[in-house]
Amino acid sequence: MAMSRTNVVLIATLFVLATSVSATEYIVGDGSGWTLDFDYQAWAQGKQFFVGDKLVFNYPIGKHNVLRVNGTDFQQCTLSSPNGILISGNDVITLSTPGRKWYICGVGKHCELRNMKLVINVESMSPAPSPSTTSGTSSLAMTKSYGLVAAFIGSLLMALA
Ligand SMILES: *[C@@H]1O[C@H](CO)[C@@H](O)[C@H](O)[C@H]1NC(C)=O
Ligand SMILES: [Cu+2]
Repeated sequence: MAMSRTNVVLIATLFVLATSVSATEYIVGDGSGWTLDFDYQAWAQGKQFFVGDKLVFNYPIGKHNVLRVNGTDFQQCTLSSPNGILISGNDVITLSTPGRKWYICGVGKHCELRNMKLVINVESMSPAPSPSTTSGTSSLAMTKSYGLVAAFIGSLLMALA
């Protein structure tokens, strides 16, 4: 049986809803941005990053840059094989795969001496639509998010029946 137009629209709507509520945009360093002598590990601590979330690096163009590197380059602040260099001053990175991600600044000795390095761990699925500060709202949000996923799967099954 062919999918009805209504079901296709319903599925598309739910899918967009389910993905959009779960993506969070993180400004690296918050108001300080991507800068010298900021503790990015302290900034990342307590945050949960999920696939689909975004990292935004803000800095004056030319002063810094953002290099995606591997764990070795991160530890040693070497630039042997950066997997992409970003220089726009407003660099948005979408976290598209789970796992550890390493970012350093490749300008001067900013990585070695001025702490311009960030490592995060990206988890595969987002349980909540937004990073909540209180556990109460976060478990409520989790229920809502799972509800959407359930509705999505439900309508998919209906459409395929
Ligand atoms: C990182 O990349 C360098 C250069 O390609 C390589 O020598 C090193 O083994 C890599 N480290 C890891 C942890 O993959
Ligand atoms: Cu820098």
